[in-house]
Amino acid sequence: MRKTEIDEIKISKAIIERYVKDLLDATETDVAIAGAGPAGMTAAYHLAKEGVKTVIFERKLSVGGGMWGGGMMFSRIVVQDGGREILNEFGVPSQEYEEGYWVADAVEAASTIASRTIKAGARIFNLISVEDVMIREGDRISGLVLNWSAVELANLHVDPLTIRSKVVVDATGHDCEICRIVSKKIRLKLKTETGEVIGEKPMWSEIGEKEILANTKEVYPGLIAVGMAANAVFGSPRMGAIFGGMLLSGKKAAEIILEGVLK
Ligand code: 48H
Repeated sequence: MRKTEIDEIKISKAIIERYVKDLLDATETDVAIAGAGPAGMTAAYHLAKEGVKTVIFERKLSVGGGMWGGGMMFSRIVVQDGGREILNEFGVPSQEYEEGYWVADAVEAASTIASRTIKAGARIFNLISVEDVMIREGDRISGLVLNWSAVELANLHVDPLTIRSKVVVDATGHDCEICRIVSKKIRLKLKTETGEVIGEKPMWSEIGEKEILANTKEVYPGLIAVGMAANAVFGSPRMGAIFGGMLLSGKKAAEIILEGVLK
């Protein structure tokens, strides 16, 4: 007979010990991703399923970034043919609205992508914010500097902790926070036309979705830009509630890392 008695202290110990064990394991990783939006999670999924040790740090309580809300809180997303292939791979159903415009339920898409990413072996830590990067020889980005989002929100003066990774991915969306940190601290060194964050351009879905793939690349030694962050740092337009580019960009980031940066 298994014990039925429920002991609060055992619950506490189980949570603390298991979490700390996982966090300790994350202190040395192959790929560290800032942001668990659709782009960051798709990158993590494709890396983890190839056996690459991948960790995502997400500031918010929820993962999924801007996907939950669809367009203007109409919780449906649109993807084009290429994006639909990735939705299919995740097992997210979609219906063709007009030729080349596939519609999916935003909640089903975000939750399924999160689940498949974790089941592929990636670890997601929510409620942790990336506040800086670690550099090593040649100013290569070699890790992330972390703090509890609660510390950030309360504006407390608490020093952060650091994890080491072979590659860092900026998947922080419109704000491209990691690129901005690097640009601010190591001046004029980003691989953009100006050496700095150029900034996102106004809405133009066709161009935004096209350029996001070209923008998904190494923006600084050891740092890959993905998703909306890639368009923001390289100065391409936003695209609205079409999410195919985010998924395709995530997959491309994983391919770049698998083919080049990690070898
Ligand atoms: C930890 C952080 C930090 C930090 C931010 O915004 P996201 O959904 O980003 P993408 O690129 O996966 O998808 C973009 C898409 O949602 C979108 O906004 C589109 C298509 N917009 C088009 C338009 O025209 O508006 O996710 C980024 C995630 C969020 O969950 C943030 O909380 C998180 O990153 N994040 N996590 N440390 N410093 N900064």
